[in-house]
Amino acid sequence: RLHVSLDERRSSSKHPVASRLFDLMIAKKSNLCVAADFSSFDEVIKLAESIGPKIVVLKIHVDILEDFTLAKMKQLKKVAKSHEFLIMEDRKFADIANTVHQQFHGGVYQISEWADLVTAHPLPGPEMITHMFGDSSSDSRDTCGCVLILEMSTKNALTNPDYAKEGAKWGLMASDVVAGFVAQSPPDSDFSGWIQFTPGVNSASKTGDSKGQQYCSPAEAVLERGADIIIVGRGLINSSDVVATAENYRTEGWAALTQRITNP
Ligand code: UP6
Repeated sequence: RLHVSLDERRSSSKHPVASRLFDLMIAKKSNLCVAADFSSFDEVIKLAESIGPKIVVLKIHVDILEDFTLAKMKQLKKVAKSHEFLIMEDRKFADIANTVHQQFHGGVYQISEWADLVTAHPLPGPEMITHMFGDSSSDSRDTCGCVLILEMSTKNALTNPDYAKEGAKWGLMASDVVAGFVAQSPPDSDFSGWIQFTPGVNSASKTGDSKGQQYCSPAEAVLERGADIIIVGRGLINSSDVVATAENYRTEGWAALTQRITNP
């Protein structure tokens, strides 16, 4: 995967959302995902309007929004459509399939109605991944891709290499619903149609956040850790000029990805 062109990987991808994401990366010359961890939905929408052209994914945690409404989500979807980026709900599902199915399709947030990508821990086993979308006739199987958390960025995380290996194996067993994975290193079963997302990216901080988060630079994430897409949160959203900062992360991330593919 690491040295294969995005075009080639696109043609081997099995999930329509992964294919769409490859298309967006190629068209926008961007492998930037921004973590819009605000408590105000209006602020998320404002950020999306300004940095939309530079990103391929906007990642949110819907359950930290104090003013969530489905009407505001419609507004964000409009922005996503006009600036062409995907919306990832970082829900990190981790329960039995029956519960996850309800959390994904129901409740206040109705995640399956609007999310293009949703994260899940492989912890509960392959059944959860297979069944969270419902049966094979469920529409959300094609409109939303599952992103498996194989490794976490935090200090002393329990996601050791054996865990990541098993998680990737279970992902392969449910490959019709999996679009990619979150990791800090390329997994053993490195299916080239999947997309690796790597969080814990921050150009200004080398030390982390004093609460266990660990950071690396965009170049390190792509060249040493196997990231296809870098996830940047506070390193961008707290900056005084978010558009200029987004452009810097886009340029650095894209240059590293191009270098990895063309100079293996
Ligand atoms: N995230 C991580 N590490 C993981 C998985 N997810 O940081 O292993 C998510 C966090 C946050 C973002 O939930 O939304 O990525 C990182 O934000 P930051 O850049 O502000 O630290």
